[in-house]
Parts: sequence; structure tokens; C-alpha cells
Amino acid sequence: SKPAKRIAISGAAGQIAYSLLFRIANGDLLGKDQPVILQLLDLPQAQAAVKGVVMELEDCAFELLQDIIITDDPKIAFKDIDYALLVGARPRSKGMERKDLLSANAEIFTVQGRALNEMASRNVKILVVGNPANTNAYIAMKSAPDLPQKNFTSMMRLDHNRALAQLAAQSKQPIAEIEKVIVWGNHSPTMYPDFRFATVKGASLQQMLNDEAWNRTVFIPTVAQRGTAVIEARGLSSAASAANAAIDHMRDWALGSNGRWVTMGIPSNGAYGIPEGLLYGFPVTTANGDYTVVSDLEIDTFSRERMDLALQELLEEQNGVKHLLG
Ligand code: NAX
Repeated sequence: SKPAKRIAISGAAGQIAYSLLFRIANGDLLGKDQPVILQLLDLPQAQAAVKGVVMELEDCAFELLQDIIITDDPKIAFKDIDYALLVGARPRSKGMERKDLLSANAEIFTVQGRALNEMASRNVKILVVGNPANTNAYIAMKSAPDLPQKNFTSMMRLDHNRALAQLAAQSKQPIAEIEKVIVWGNHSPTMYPDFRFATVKGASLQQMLNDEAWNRTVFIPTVAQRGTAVIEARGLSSAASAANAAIDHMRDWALGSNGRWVTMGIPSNGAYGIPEGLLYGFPVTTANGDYTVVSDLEIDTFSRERMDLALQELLEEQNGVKHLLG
């Protein structure tokens, strides 16, 4: 059989990881013929909980799961890895200001970026899930100068999938038939879900729905506030859907999207007026382990405003942590 791929997951004791690890071990990420080794990272005080999760992983008797490493040291977790799913992050505690949250995470992702730089495979594919995801990915990328910048991505796929679900419900069309949906910008309430180019069996979804008021007053806010709605209903933030999106993101990146557009947070190549190197949500297609930005889409006035709003927010976040990068 194939040699095993090494996959690091941080935040391994957390609730997203509890949905994620079992699916990866089951072959949902890299396929049913690809053995995996899980390299689990969490804080020292979470090691006992990680061990409990590992007992359950063992008890599933997954045939593809070749080995499991448990550690609180990023250098051990990232040694020779092919994939990293960076889920662990510092959550906002009561009374914590936004800038304190940013610096706490900047510290975590500086350390992890350096460890990736030193220990990971040179082809490692990195997905940052922990919030603020785009800026955390930016910090990790800046802290890993020896790795290609394009290897650093952030998760916008949950927002993309949420948009698909809303569009399918509104148009009463099957999700599998809806293509070319985009979520521009930041994984935050400034995100811009955009279905101007979306198609159903090749026909324009925008023309089919023909309701700009629904777009602006229902669709965009529903997608952007979905995380909050889940917290209000469940008392906990999205976990299974976040894990599912992380798998979608990595699987498509590794194995290809077969021509379909997907949304990834990636370092900008300068397209659409987004400054080069800024981590921003773009429509991409993926093939042969690489992603390509969908280029030359027309940007109308409303879209430009929405895209710039997210850009301003990300510039503030990313400028706000620059001085910590050394
Ligand atoms: P949990 O609080 O359940 O788990 C987080 C885990 O990370 C804990 O076990 C904690 O000990 C660990 N951790 C904290 N700092 C660490 C560090 N420096 N190194 C290693 N592990 C560390 O959170 P969970 O619900 O799993 O969410 C994880 C992150 O995903 C949060 O930051 C959350 O905001 C973010 N999300 C991002 C989404 C996205 O679309 N980009 C959507 C879902 C989710 O809200």
C-alpha cells in the first residue's frame, strides 16, 4: 500500500477536532487507499483530554490509521508533516479586547509558523481554522520564510458551504447542481457571499432568483451571521460543520476540485485590487495539488464596496500585528 501521509492537527482536544479526527482517520480527507499518521498538538493542560480522544480513535479500529503522536510541542507535532490543520487558537474571554485577542493569537501563530518552517515537509499544505483565521494564517506565513507562501491558507469554506445551502433552499435546486459561488474577504461579518456568477445546470442562478432585495437583506446577512445563529441555538459554536468544511478545503486542495469553484483564504496574487500577500477569500479552482484564482470576473460598484470593507478590516488586523513579527 501507499506510504502514510503525516497530518498535524492542533486544538486536538477541542470540539472541532472531535468531529475532524475520526473522519480523517476514516479516509474522508485523502481517500480510502491512503494510510495516515495523526500528529496531535494541544496545550499541556489538554494532554489528558487528547489521550481520551486517542483511546476512542483506537477503538474505531480504523484500517488507514497507522500511528498517532500526542504532544504539546509544535516542533514534534510538525515534524515531516504533509498537511497541517491548525484549529487551536486563543478564544476571546470575557472583557478581552480585540487587540489583545489579536496579539495572543499572533504569539501562538508566530511560534507555530517558525516550527513549520523548521520541521515540516517543504510541500506541506497548511489550513488555519482558528480565529481570526485569515490573520493567523498571515502570521504563520510571515514566520515561515523558507516555506512557499502559497502553502498557507485559511478557512473560508464553511462560509462557502453556508452560502451554497442558502442558495439551494431559496432556489429549490439540488446543491450538487449549483456552481460558481464565491465568498470574498474575511471569515468575519464583513465577508461578501457573491452568487452573481452562480449557475444551476449552466443557467444563471441570479436570473432564476431575480431578487436583489433578498440578496442584500436576507442572503448576505444570513450567511455572514450564521456562526452567531448556531451559537445562539446550540450554546456552542459550529463544530461538525466546521470540521466538514476543513475536510472539503484540504481534500479539494490535495485531490482537485474537478473544475468547480471553491473559496479558499489565500495570500493574494494582487488580483481584484487586493494587495499582494494579504490573506483574503478568493474563488479558486484546484488541480494537481495547486490552486488557481478565478480571474477577470467583473466587479460592480456594490461588490467593490463589499470587497473593500473586508479588505479594510484585514488591513487593520494584519497591520495591527506587523510589529510582533520581528
Ligand atoms: P475549542 O475551544 O473546543 O478547542 C480549541 C482547542 O485548541 C482546545 O483544546 C485548546 O486547548 C486548544 N489550543 C488553544 N491554544 C492552543 C495552542 N497554542 N496550541 C495548540 N492547541 C491550542 O474550540 P473549537 O470549537 O474546536 O474551535 C477552534 C477554533 O476554530 C476557534 O478559534 C474558532 O473560533 C475557530 N472557528 C473557525 C471557523 C472558520 O470558519 N474559520 C468556524 C468554526 C470555528 O468557530
